[in-house]
Amino acid sequence: MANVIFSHRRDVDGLMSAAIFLRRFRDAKLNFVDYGKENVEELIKKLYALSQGDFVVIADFGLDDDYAKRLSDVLSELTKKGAIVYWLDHHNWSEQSISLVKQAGVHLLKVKDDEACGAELVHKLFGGNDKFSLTLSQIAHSTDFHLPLDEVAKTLACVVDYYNSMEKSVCDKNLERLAQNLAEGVFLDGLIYEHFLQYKKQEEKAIEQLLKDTRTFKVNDFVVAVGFAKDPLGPTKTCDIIRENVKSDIQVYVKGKKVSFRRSNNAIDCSKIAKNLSGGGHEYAAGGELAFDAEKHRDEALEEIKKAIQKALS
Ligand SMILES: [Mn+2]
Repeated sequence: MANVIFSHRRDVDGLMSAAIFLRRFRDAKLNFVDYGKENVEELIKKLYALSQGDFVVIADFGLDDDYAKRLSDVLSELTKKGAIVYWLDHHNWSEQSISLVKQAGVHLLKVKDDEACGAELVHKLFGGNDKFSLTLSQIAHSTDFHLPLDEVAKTLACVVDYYNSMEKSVCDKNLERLAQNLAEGVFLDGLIYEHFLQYKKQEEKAIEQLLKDTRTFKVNDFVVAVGFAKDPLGPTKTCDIIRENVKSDIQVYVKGKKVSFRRSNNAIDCSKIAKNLSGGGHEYAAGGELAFDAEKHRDEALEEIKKAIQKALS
């Protein structure tokens, strides 16, 4: 019997979801997941490997329609085996995905995207009266909802971006160590500080390059600014920088196959755009995937992104 959590690799909300779960279940096994074919295949494989009696939580991770059937099938097998599965999320799901997961015997806590972040849901269900777990969930809340950040939250957001610029297995090892620290009440130690400094060193050059590599075009009356991002900048940071420097309604982060959307115009629904690239998310922030590496085929990438936005706006 094991306590297992799968949470989003990309941001502080996913990290805090894991840390809060770990405070409650000190022996918990942490897994970090992300969108895109390769990542979801890995998640399915890991779910298949779980056993009867396991207690499984998926947090801060949306279910895209493309994978709804296969994921609900494996979850259904898991609950039939006797495992208990919770899925806590605040991304936009289709009605069909919601009913598939419910039919699979999963305890689904799915709130509206602005109602609570993933870590707040984990705290609500498993945090009990633990004050520090509440603090961790509040840090996640401020980063997920783009509120003004204190220095601790800013630092953690940089470190998570830095880890995501590393190879996946190295990234996950570092994230797990960070979550272990957080679960014990440690925000910063020597190694995390060193990682923060390395992030800062690379950040300045990356911003300069990003602004050189940002392209704009119009769809209907909306200005779209697409940035070909450089490590260690993550999607949120990249789109923030574009928004501050390029007058635009939609900001797009592209790196490898990954594409992320943010908006500065509430008429846009980012999750609708991302759905056209096998993805999803929130109205204000969403992500999807190209079938090819954008770095090698920039014009084609711009074309695909344009098509996805046109389709969503029509
Ligand atoms: Mn979140």
